Amino acid sequence: MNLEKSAAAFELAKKFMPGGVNSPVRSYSNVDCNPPFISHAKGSKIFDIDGNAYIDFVGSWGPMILGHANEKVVAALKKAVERGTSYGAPTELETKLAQLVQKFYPAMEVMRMVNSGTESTMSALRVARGFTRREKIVKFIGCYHGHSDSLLVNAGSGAATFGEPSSPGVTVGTAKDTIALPYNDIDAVEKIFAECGEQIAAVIVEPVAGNMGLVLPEEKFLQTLRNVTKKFGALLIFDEVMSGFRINVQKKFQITPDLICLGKIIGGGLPCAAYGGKAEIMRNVSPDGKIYQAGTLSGNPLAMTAGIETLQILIDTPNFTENLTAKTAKLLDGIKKVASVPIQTPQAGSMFSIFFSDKKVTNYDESAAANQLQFKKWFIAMLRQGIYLAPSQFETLFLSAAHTDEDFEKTVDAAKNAFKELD
Ligand code: KE4
Repeated sequence: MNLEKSAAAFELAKKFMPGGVNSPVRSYSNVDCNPPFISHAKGSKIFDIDGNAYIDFVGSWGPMILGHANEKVVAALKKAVERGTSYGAPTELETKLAQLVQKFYPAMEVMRMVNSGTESTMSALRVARGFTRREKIVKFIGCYHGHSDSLLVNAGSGAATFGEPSSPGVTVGTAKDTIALPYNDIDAVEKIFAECGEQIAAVIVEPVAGNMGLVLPEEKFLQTLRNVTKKFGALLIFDEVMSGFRINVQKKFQITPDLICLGKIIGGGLPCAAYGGKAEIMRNVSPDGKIYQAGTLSGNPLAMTAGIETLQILIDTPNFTENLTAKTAKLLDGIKKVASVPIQTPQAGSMFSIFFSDKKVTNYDESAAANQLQFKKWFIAMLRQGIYLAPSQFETLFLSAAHTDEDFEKTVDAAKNAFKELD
């Protein structure tokens, strides 16, 4: 596979941007090889500037559930762009998207559009702190909620309940209000609430965790979070930036959070995210209330247009989620059949990941204990055969409506060859 043009483009990009990228994971630093520079994408395929074609299971990290350059989305955007790209003023498009979101998430009685998942979770935390007048928050190790300071925090050392900054630039003062616990650890949750439940403003959780590879909630984990937050007057925030619109988490687990954060698919590939929940909580957000949050490009007409078209297709396509879930299971069955080493293949709707481990992965430590070397070799062997996967064991893969049986056959064949390279 020739990647010369990408290599040259990468060297030039490094002169202008940290690591030559605008988001770290794209640098392929986890897999010691250069990233392909992309020229375009269509359906389930993505194409680099060296002319290589790949079957894409990254899907821009989740947004491209319809596949790339969906005809209806593109046609709507072409019309919208002729009407201007940003007004900084209210439009009916925002209300239309909010109405469509509510069809999926009726618990979002009132919502606010923002431009990224980071903004969505950062704002939801501010609302929780403003509404409860409390300062501490609980997150889970291995969950990623964007890069706002309060959420770039690791577990405190030893018995310390307060967190430690996970990035330079995050102050100790900020980190001390974040408590980071192991995912799926019910005892740890109950213990911390018994210790300082009255000080906790919110628990934020990925109800289906996609940032340590795909890790599913164990029995009673989410229900415990709902019970303790209700008991101590804290809010429960579901970060569905990644899982949103792929799995109906509330229906699957029968749990309604107080606030929900959405991103990725809501904007159909354009910058858009949202947070929202109970009206009594959200009516405290400016200008209705005193909790401030704003954004120049929030509700941008192009992002609204792409989001509206995308969600409308999800609504109008019979059994969309069920069919995509079944297709995902079929692909994973194929990969499992050709695996020559122990692997775990967790799936949630059209989200999936592959751990090189002989044990089920239920938290970050178990994900980190998987065989990274085997992952790296397998990843490179798959890339060389035109299969575009996430360059990190700690990411999740996504299927789109554009993936075909032919894509699956090619992917399983490539996987069989890639497993041979591990022998
Ligand atoms: P953004 O700020 O990147 O739009 O969203 C942050 C975010 C929030 N919550 C969850 C559950 C997320 O998965 C994300 C972002 N996901 C990563 C993928 N692991 C985006 C890829 C990247 O950082 O480049």
